[in-house]
Amino acid sequence: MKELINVIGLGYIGLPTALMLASKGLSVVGTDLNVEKVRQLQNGALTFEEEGLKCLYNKALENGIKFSNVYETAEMYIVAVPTPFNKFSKKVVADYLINAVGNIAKVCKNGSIVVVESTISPGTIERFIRPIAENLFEDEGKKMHLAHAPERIIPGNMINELIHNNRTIGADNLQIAQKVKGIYSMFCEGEIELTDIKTAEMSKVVENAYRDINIAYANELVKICKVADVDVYELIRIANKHPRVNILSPGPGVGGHCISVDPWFLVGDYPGLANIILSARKINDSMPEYVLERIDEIMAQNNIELVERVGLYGLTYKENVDDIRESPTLQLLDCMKRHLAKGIKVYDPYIKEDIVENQYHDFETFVSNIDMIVIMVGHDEIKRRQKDIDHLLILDTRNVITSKNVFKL
Ligand code: SAJ
Repeated sequence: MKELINVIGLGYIGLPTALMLASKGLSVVGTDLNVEKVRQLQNGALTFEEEGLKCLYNKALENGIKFSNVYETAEMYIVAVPTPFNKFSKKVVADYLINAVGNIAKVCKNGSIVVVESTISPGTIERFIRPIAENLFEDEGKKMHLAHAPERIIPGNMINELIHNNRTIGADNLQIAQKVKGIYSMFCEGEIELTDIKTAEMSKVVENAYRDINIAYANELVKICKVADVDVYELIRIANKHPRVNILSPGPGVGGHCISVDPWFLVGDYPGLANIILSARKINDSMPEYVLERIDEIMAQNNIELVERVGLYGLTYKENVDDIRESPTLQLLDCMKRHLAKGIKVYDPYIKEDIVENQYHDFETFVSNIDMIVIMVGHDEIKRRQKDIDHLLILDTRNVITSKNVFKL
């Protein structure tokens, strides 16, 4: 009989991973506590959109993948449950993860391997997960091996990155690390680095903090260039011609569940030491308010008195995805709320439900009700429809609009 892999948590990471493993002929059960999500997957419908996911799903179904609400007795568990952070303490909230591994302990075999893919702050496995494994051994004599294989895929290009990105696997010994590598190398064509668990945990948050710092640098340059009266995009383009310089793009803020969250784990765990990391977070978090200031300036210069005549284009945290977690637009709306300002209009082609006030679902109606449009997200749709916004004042925070007379950050 083939060894069974039980993937726990069928979200943005767990689902593609489960489908990928099954598509390679492995025996896979995907488990999620959400009854509706599991029912949908059992009935042939995906729970989110991503290029190539449907094709992978069909292949996985052909190969007999199962979806369930219960934990299975398996040789390997891959855990990809949410690990949010506490907004006040800035520390990781490991409750879902602890709960998942606790449930695994109830059904696993002696010698099962539990691979955590969820992003966690360094030391989380030692503090919260290892005690579960130790108790299991003490109470029932069952050995549960632990490993950490932090996910690295980017929404919008997940399937491609799942196959081609290099990976890191942290484990307590080489034998377990090799065993996990054996499974991952069935679909991962990148290099797979083996290390200890804590280094693997830290590598993940360090990678995301690195990107956050780089974006913060670009955003700081926006503010400097505004005062210096220099075109920041031209400046970055030229600077990036240097062979060892690669400055990322400025924008209205940093969203998503990764880059805007993970650096806080280091700040929360190493206060006083994580200084650049903290500054970068503050700079990126200041951007939605900076956009509001730019809107205010442009309104005043152009005699627009009512904020109701302004529309925000884009609600998602970045282009061409339907994910709104920590999105700069939501941060900006929150900021307006704190200042008791309301009435700004919002539209996003990817968001079908009503999630904020004054949200439009039809592009034409949206643009016919405003005098000024603020491009918060550079979806392909708005690049295609530049002609349709020609009559409006445009504040382009993503540098995607090519027509003249556009206001920039
Ligand atoms: N952003 C900018 N300027 C840029 C690039 C991005 O303002 O030049 C903004 C985006 O608009 C977005 C935010 O930053 O609001 C984050 O977007 P992203 O595309 O940089 O990253 P994520 O959050 O979608 O995915 C990241 C990736 N990490 C790195 O590139 C180091 C991905 O590989 C990780 O798997 C993912 O975090 C994660 O789950 O940790």
